[in-house]
Amino acid sequence: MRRPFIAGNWKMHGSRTENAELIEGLLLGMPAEASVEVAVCPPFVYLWEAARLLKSSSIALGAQSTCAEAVGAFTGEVSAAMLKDVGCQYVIVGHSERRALYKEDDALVARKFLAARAQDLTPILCVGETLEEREQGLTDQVVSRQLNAVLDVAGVAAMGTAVIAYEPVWAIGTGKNATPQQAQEVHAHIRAEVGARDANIAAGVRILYGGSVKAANAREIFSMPDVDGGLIGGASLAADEFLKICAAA
Ligand code: G2H
Repeated sequence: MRRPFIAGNWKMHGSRTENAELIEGLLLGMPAEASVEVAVCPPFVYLWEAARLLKSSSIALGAQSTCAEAVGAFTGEVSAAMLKDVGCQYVIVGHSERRALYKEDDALVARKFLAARAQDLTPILCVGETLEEREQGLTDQVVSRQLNAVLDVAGVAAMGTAVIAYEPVWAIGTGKNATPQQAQEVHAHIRAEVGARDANIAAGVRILYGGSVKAANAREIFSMPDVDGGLIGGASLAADEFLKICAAA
């Protein structure tokens, strides 16, 4: 049985005041015995305070990226060890915004995945195709390439303690979500791709869907057999909406 997982990716939003209000709303509304695992991923500078606010709650903390290097002269970067030090349990790697806007390629994403694992952080590895790639019938090929770039260097066993997020680029922040069937097709492909290396790991790895998930469409998407929860952007910034999404998982 895969425990559903919902992670909120706050992206570059929030302030100390807004974050405190959001976390307070989540803590008030989150059932004590939730069957779903929940994490929030604030911007780097707010992680420490978020860790303090979330302390002893069931909501875990994640970061939105990590440096691939362990330590040294890398101005502006934040290491996986630092994320661990301030209380993170998860870290997103390979988000499409990092790939597209900051030119992070498959090799760098794989190194970030390894850096996270070296600190016992759980990577949330994002994969997904652009609209152009989908229209050219390249979805499976692109997702396989992104996945195998990590599997080749980290080994399939590493996926046993990781999470995968399928995020079609055309659905991110656009209000246009993949249909549950479209999501299921790609999730099944991802699980089969991992399964070609290890069936047990494939059966256990959680694959989240991300891209314009909101309370109104969450239940239908999460009902698909290979969808194990969601990576939620815009809709994770309002406590009520995010709690409804968590309840739908
Ligand atoms: C995809 C998603 C969160 P949104 O990036 O990772 O964002 O839900 O706003 O489409």
